[in-house]
Amino acid sequence: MANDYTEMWSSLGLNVQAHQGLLGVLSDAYQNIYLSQQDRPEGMKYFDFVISEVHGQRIVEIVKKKMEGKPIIGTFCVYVPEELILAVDGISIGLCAGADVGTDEAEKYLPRTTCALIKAFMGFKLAGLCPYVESTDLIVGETTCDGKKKAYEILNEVTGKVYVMELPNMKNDESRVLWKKEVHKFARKLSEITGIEITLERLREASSAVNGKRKALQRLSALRSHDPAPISGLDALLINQVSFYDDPVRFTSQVNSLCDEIEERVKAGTGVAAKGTPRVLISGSPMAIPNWKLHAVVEGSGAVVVGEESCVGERNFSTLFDRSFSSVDETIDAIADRYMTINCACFTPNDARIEDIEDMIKRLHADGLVHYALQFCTPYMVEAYRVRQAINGGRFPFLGIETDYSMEDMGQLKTRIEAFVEMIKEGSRS
Ligand code: BJ8
Repeated sequence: MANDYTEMWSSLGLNVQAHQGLLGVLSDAYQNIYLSQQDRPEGMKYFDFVISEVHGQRIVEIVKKKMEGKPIIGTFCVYVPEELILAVDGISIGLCAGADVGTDEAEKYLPRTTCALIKAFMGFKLAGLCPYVESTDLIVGETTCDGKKKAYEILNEVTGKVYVMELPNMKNDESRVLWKKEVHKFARKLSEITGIEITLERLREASSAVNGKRKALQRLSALRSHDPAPISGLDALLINQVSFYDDPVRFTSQVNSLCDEIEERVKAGTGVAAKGTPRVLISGSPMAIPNWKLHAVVEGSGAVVVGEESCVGERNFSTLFDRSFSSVDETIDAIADRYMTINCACFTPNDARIEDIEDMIKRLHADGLVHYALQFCTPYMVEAYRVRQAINGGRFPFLGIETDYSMEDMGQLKTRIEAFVEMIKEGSRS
């Protein structure tokens, strides 16, 4: 990090010493996993910079906005409508965490058998490691999985600023009515804390910014369908992770410039791996920053990751919201409908997720599917069975992984993934 931000971190209430340790580990991991990659597009330099300043420059920007009276809204789930946050001039920040720091603190409140993502966001807060959570005016939770919704009760005890949206678990007419009411209620809550009335014009502008971001990510996703793969899965994952932190307009412009460069690579036949390298689709639990573990192992085993059927991936951007309406109420109803197109394993039944996976396999020309579930993430662990059965009657190459954020199972993961990649190669030879 170019500047010394110690004063800012300390004024936010961080544990400065422990935080320095975390940044050191993050920087080493980034060096080893990201900066050691070959033939990366030039446009990745922006994202390298963002990561190098993830607790620096971006926090300076956020604190400045906060001082100007803009609300900082933390979220944990892609069902929370970003359009509404932007419509009150808010800044939306994803608070999920992807490293097993603060676990000891988290386990004072949570059972050991809690998914790593929940332990991490609780641990980051409790150990004083997250400048984002400390900057927020409101933290928005949702009734998705049981672990999250119970953890939000404790997070509220600790922070006093958690607001929970009730997300139904089915997609029938009654559930849609409930969800629409929840989205309207959230819009009122945002107006209440900011004093800003949500108007049609504000909704139009906000939707256009969010859609711009989604379109850029869709463009990037489409470019990954080419062989040779023009960008690594690791880099694409990073871009998706950064989409939850960065300023949306700047982010969109950077992703579009990168896509211009990638289009040139595609024309020239330039790739990050040789043509014919086994192509893997990853599907399942989200991978919050800096969780790069699975992509690093897959791409270190002679395959390339070509897509993520995940909330840090396709689920976040696959549906646009680009219709216009004549009233605020109608627009908010339609925004609620747009979010109901996301297919999280917290829903039952969830057949549409399987269709999404099948579609991605075809569109991205995947040769195999790695299903990723965080340990103790029951929705994705259980749904793995239906995914495996569905894809090509169980004949499409499938590998089910259950892991956490620790490095303890790296050897075992590597062995299983190398065998899987070898199996894909054998299949394509026969
Ligand atoms: S829409 S996936 S972001 S809920 S990994 S905490 S599910 S036990 S994060 Fe999620 Fe919204 Fe669904 Fe996406 Fe629970 Fe599983 Fe942990 Fe999870």
